[in-house]
Amino acid sequence: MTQPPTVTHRTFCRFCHAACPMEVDVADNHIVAVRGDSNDPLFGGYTCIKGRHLGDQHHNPDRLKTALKRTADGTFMQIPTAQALDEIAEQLMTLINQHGPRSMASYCGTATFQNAAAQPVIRAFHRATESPSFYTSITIDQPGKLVTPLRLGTWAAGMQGWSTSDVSLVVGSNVVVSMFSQAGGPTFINPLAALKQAKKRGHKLIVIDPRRTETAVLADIHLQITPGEDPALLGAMIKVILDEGRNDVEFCDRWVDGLDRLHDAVADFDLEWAAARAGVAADDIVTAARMFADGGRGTAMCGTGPNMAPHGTLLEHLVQSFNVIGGRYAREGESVQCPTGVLSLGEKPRPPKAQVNAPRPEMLTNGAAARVKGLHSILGQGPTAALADEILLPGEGQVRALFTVGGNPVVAWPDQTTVVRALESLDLHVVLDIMMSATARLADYVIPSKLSLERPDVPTNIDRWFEDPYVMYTDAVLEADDELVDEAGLFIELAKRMGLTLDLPGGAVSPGEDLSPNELLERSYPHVRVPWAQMRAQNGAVVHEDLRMTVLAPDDDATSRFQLTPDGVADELRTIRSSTNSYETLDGFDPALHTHRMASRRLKGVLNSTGRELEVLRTKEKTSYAHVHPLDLALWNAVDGDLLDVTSTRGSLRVVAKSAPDVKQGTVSMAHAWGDLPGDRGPASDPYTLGDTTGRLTDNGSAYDPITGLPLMSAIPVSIRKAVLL
Ligand SMILES: Nc1nc2c(c(=O)[nH]1)N[C@H]1C(S)=C(S)[C@@H](COP(=O)(O)OP(=O)(O)OC[C@H]3O[C@@H](n4cnc5c(=O)[nH]c(N)nc54)[C@H](O)[C@@H]3O)O[C@H]1N2
Ligand SMILES: Nc1nc2c(c(=O)[nH]1)N[C@H]1C(S)=C(S)[C@@H](COP(=O)(O)OP(=O)(O)OC[C@H]3O[C@@H](n4cnc5c(=O)[nH]c(N)nc54)[C@H](O)[C@@H]3O)O[C@H]1N2
Ligand code: SF4
Ligand SMILES: [Mo]
Repeated sequence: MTQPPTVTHRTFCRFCHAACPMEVDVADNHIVAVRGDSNDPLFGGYTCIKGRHLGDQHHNPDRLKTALKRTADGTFMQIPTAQALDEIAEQLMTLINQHGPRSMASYCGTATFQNAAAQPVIRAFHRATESPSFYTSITIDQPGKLVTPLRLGTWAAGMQGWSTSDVSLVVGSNVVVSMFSQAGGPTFINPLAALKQAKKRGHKLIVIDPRRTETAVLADIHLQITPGEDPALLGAMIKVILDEGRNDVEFCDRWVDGLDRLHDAVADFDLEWAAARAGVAADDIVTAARMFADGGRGTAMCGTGPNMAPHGTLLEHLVQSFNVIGGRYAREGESVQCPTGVLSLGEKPRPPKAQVNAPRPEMLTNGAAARVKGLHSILGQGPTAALADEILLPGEGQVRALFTVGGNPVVAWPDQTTVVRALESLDLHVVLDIMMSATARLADYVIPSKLSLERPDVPTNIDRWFEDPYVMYTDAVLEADDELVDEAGLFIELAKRMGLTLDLPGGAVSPGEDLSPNELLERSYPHVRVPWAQMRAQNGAVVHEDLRMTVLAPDDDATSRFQLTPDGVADELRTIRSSTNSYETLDGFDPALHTHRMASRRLKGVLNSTGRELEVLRTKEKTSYAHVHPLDLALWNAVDGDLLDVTSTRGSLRVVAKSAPDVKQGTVSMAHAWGDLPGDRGPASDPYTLGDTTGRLTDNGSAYDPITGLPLMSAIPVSIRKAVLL
């Protein structure tokens, strides 16, 4: 027998947002080898363990291959995907007729961010149905990143780039594992290599994290903070910088309002108080503040940890305030990659100017009003943390149908107990997934999804972060089974059946029109700075030197200024200064009982809940451990491997202890999106393989952020004891 020929494709990994370029060998529509593309000018061949197992992910025998429909007795039957879509379209039209468009919601989870056409198409579907109920995982991630630019303003030419930076302040982000840079501007691609390389040129790194993370070990100063106490620490650092006049005075005079008010608001954030509250040394606060302020070029960034802790929105604002008072932006005459990236998502690229884009605080309240908690959609996105309430609250506008697209609410949304109740009460729940996830098992229809290598794509997430005008396009590498649809295709097919025209940014798609995936990409992104035909012809990564831009002088009449102290910021800082802890609005909090704080973290071998279905990755991340300091373990007479009960004001988890000297005493460090359906709805509970869902510790109903609705998802007060096994 002759062997099928092996063809090597240049593509990029979409297991996570980082989009590492790869070479994939395919024989007979089967991936036989995967390796990093060592010729790539930016990534230099970097891959992680997840990417190297793309083949296992695509060819996983447990992958969903057919559509499933829930039957009257609660079991699932296989049906053709086309039939499932017919039935769903029919039910949706009836529901919208009866209850109005608001009753149909969709939730775009992490996987939709790894498919360039997904969100433009799903948003167009919402416009066509006139449903404002559009949600994504961003609003349960770091919604402060939506709010802060609107309150603070932005710099039209973008932030200072990484490659010329002398100093970085990283607050609650473990970039070496997460590959995430949240600076909001051009940044490093392979964080571990980039940070090691930068150290050689004298770059200084300041990390604020309760764990001595893979990133913190590279830091010049690591402030090992008590989770949840960042406002005190950051406020005190800002006070040091402003008291000592270490801000960029010229920049602030020209472009910044509210500097004095911010200075006043932190006037009593004295070092001893902040140090006691944050659990760090007062001297280190001063050293860190001076190191960042005097460090030269470089930015401050804030990750998920503090964004999910008390006062998360304020924290994001404070961290960006370091950039504003230091003027850490690209200035006139500097050469930059276009601030909107090569793909220029949704925007026409413009030559960047050295001036402020005005704050737009009205955008925080002029979006669709939620029916709960006085919240609003921001930039077209509803607050996902309030979606369970929107489903459960009867009355006009109640959400009755939900599309869960590439997400896993049961294990990822806050307040699992409420979430499960809400999902079970839906009239129609459609889940598009590659797996029978915990959420899929509650659905009415489960639609099998294509995976990344089965469709053409461009990396939209990371596009603006490249310091070089770099773009890569990949064609589909594998042919997909006929029954599979992708995140965009699902809504194109429904629109066809419902007679809806979708108005994509690059032109409408009428119900009778059959677009190829490439045509769909073109219509989703009409402003790309490299023509689509050229990207397709190049099929791989290219740096387009000719696309670099020079920052222009500001307009003569440029009057917009950053607003450092928008409404609410000074009051929130005063509340923090006059309180004894960050949990006064958390129902049921008892400092004597809830002695520890659960801090969220990420694991190398999985992406949220994706990856642990693969045997190869399970051997790396066996379960979701409760990582605690050995001295804490001794407190509970426990040793490595014992079971612990971790209990918040809202719920309790039984998890395996892991002795972790890198974790600050008083903290339990845990990954989210483990576990399964709770109680008897799930498979037999097994903390040793399934772990448990930290979302069950979260209380949606109290201590939530008044602008974003985000409850505490990190720095959650807990009591811990060794489990009593009966
Ligand atoms: N390997 C891997 N990579 C991922 C993911 C994954 O699951 N696995 N998930 C992806 C996703 S969805 C996202 S949003 C990004 C997130 O990217 P990051 O924000 O970098 O996520 P983490 O690595 O969890 O880093 C958060 C850090 O915050 C710290 N922390 C927790 N609470 C507090 C607090 O109160 N204060 C302070 N100062 N620190 C705190 C934690 O100890 C942890 O080190 O990562 C993405 N990348
Ligand atoms: N307590 C706590 N809670 C958290 C966090 C935390 O740090 N602490 N982090 C939050 C953050 S940052 C985020 S982003 C959310 C994540 O929230 P979600 O995005 O809802 O959760 P994921 O686990 O990423 O869900 C991914 C789902 O998509 C499926 N999938 C994988 N690949 C594909 C694909 O190509 N196509 C399709 N259609 N499906 C696919 C997977 O099987 C899985 O079911 O969780 C949040 N929840
Ligand atoms: S999963 Fe790993 S290899 Fe794939 S894009 Fe992310 S960091 Fe790169
Ligand atoms: Mo996220």
